[in-house]
Amino acid sequence: MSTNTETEAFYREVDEKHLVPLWNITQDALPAEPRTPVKPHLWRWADLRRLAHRAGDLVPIERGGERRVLGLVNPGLGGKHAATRTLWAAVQIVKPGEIAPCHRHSPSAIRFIIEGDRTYTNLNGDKCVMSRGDLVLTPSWDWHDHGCESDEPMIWMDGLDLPLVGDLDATFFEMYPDHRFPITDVNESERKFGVTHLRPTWEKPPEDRSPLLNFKWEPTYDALQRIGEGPASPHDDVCFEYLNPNTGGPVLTTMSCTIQRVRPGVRTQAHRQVQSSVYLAFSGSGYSVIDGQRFDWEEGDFFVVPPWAWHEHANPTDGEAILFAIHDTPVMKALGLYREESYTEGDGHQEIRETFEP
Ligand code: GTQ
Ligand code: FE2
Repeated sequence: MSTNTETEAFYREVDEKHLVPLWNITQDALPAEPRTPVKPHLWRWADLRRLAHRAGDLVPIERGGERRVLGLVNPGLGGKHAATRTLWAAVQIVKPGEIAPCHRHSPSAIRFIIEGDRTYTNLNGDKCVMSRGDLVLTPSWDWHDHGCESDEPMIWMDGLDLPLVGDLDATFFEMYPDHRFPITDVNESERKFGVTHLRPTWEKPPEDRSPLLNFKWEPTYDALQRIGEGPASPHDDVCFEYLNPNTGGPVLTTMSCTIQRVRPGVRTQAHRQVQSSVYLAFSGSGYSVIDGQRFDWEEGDFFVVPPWAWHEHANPTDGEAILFAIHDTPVMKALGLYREESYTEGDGHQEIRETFEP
């Protein structure tokens, strides 16, 4: 028996016995730095909005699997139903008079309201009334139904950790026995915990999650404006993270949220982070350069920044440009995996090699 045949037999047996020789896969198992199949990508609001309304015309909420939601599918993930490996992002539409029935699940969610008013998410009986620009949390395992009491549909961005929790085989889901959870109060979390430097002394806030569930637009917008012309982040300009007022940490255990104003004429310097993000261009227009590719965005567009991708944001207009984003950063930080790096070549801006065409 030649050595060659012996070696071949060895590899065959290793494979048959469900084993793998690390020396053949070291490049894959241990790349020098994160290598991701996740692609930067942009979804146009004109398409998202039109198709959401089309779904509203064609698909009743019961047949839409209880939620009329169109999820972003990252073109780099081979058809996996996810915007990044960890994040699900989507548009959801609820029409006048509809109630998306009550359920709960171990994945956590956020809603960021794009269009509409007089629509609510009922969280364990607290009817959180939503308007444009509000950030509403649905922490893990909270009962929730959504209802539209307006004469116009509401459309919002959903952000969930579905792909992460799914890959961890940690997904639980349960329907509530009734269509909706009995409403016990209106805007309760907001009235008790909405002024975040004041805590009600007569009650113990929940320890396992943010006591505040609706982060209203008005104070958020005000904070963005207050900075005026003052210095801010070289990478993100005026950028705030939403906080759990109890812990000062991220709003959810798996996801953080930011709101950012790129002031007129600003082009930020590039950086990269061990995290993935989905952005919503909430208002105004501008562009982001992601790994050398220019993504022009307008109001309502969604785009993905993959892990460890160089990215910078610009507002070449003389108007307002506001970006909302969700990130999986809390996961990376909890596991001790978070890193970030600034782009130090030249003036800190990437060379634009191509422009994205959707
Ligand atoms: O609104 O409850 O986009 O359960 C995905 C799963 C929305 C929701 C999504 C959900 C919901
Ligand atoms: Fe849900």
